Amino acid sequence: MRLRRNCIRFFTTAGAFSITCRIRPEWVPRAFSIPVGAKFIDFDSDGWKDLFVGHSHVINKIQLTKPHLRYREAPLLLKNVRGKFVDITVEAGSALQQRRATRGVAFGYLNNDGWVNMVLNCNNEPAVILENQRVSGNHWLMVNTVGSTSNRDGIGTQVRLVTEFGQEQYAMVATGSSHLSSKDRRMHFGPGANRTVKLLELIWPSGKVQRLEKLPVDRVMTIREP
Ligand SMILES: [Ca+2]
Repeated sequence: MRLRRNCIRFFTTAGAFSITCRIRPEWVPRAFSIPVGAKFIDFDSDGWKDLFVGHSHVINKIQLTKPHLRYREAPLLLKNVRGKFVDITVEAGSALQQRRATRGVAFGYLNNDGWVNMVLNCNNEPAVILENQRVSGNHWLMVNTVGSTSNRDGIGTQVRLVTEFGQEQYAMVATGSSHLSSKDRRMHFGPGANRTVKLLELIWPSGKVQRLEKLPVDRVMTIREP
């Protein structure tokens, strides 16, 4: 991942892509540090996936030779505003202002309240839990898959959610997350102001297609492979 003047460029095994964002001046040192916990997450359940990025430099004495760089670095939290990412790290609270030697970020729902939390693994420092305190009145839905013909956890299941307003959201069951980290395999969706979900479609690894309609929100829903 690289920071540029007006975008973040990602490099994956499948190729490269960019997202548009507004750059704050304080981002500049981070352009030379190492992002070690990047994940698209919908932290406010509005249906638009936001981006959290943990940072630090790999050389703990880097400031001795390059004073403009820092070993410990604060993370970034970018809110997705209908396709454009805006830095809201400062507004998100003092816990995100602290610089750490982050080496991995795990994402999960530690208190099952539907709001994603983050656990930062830091080099030679205590781990840090960042609790997502409810930041909006939006609704949420978590999906817990249980496979039968497919694997027990339903890893690889592709899910499409359609809200009553017609917005579509996609997710895939996985446990892999970021560098040296795992994540909650339960999928999170942000239906926003919708009180019900119009359609939830699951394509299991076995090839079975399962469709559920008119689902309530604000709950963890366990779905078994038919
Ligand atoms: Ca969002």
